[in-house]
Amino acid sequence: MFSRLFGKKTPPAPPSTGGRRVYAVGDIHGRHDLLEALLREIARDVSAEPPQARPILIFLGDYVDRGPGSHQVVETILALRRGPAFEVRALKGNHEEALLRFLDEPGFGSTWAEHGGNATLASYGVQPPATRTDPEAWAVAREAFAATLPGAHKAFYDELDLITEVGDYAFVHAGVRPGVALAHQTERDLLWIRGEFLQASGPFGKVIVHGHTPMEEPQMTSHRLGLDTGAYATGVLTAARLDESGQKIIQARVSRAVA
Ligand SMILES: [Mn+2]
Repeated sequence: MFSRLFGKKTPPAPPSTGGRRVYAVGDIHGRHDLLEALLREIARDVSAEPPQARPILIFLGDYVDRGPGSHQVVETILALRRGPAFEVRALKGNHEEALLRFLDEPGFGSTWAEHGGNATLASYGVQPPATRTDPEAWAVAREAFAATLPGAHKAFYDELDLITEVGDYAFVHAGVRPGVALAHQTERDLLWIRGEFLQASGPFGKVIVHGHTPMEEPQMTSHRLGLDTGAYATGVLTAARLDESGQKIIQARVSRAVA
C-alpha cells in the first residue's frame, strides 16, 4: 500500500532553456588549438542532433593570457559572430579586465605579466618588457599594444557582457554572491568570486553556469555548472550542451601541453 509513496519516482525535469539549444564554453586562455578542436566537436553535435532553432554559443570569459593564441581566439570568436551557425554571446573574464586596465594604466603591466599577460602581448606581436618592474618599458609596451590592437578587438573587449540568461540558466565568468539577487550582483563578484560561491549550496535564482576556478572535472550540481577545466595547463577545454533534454559535457583534449 505504500508503493504509491515509495515506488515510482519521476526524475525531476531538467532546467529549461526555453526551447533553445545552448553550448557554453569554459576558460580558453589562449589555447586556440583546443578552441578549434572543441568547435569541431560542437559542430559534430549540431549535425548529429540538429536543434530546432539556431543554437546559442556562450563563451564564459578568459579568452586571453597564458596560452600562445590569445589573438587567434578573439579572431575566431569574431568570425563566429559574423557567421550564420550560432547566436554568439561573449562574457567578460577577469583576464579581459586586466587587459583593458593595462591600456588605461601601463604600470599595471607588471601585475598583468604575473598572470600570463606577456603571452597576450606576444600574440599581438608586441615584445613584453625584459624586466617586469621597469615602468618605462611598460609604457612603451602599452603604446605598441594600443597601436597594434585591431579596432574590432578593442570593441570586443569593451563590449563583453557580465551576465546573460537563457531560460532557467544564468551564465557568468566566476560566479555570484549567495543571497544577492542576480540583478544586483557586482562586476567584481561576477568576475572574481570563488570560495563564498563555490562553497554555497544554492539556490542562486537560476542555475549558474560559470568558469574561472579550474577543476579536474566539470562541476555539475543542480544549482551550478563549473566548466573551467584549466585548458592552458591540462589540455582539456570543456563545453556544456544544454537544452530541454538535459545537460551534456563536450570536451576537446590534447595530450601535449603547449609551453
Ligand atoms: Mn578567471
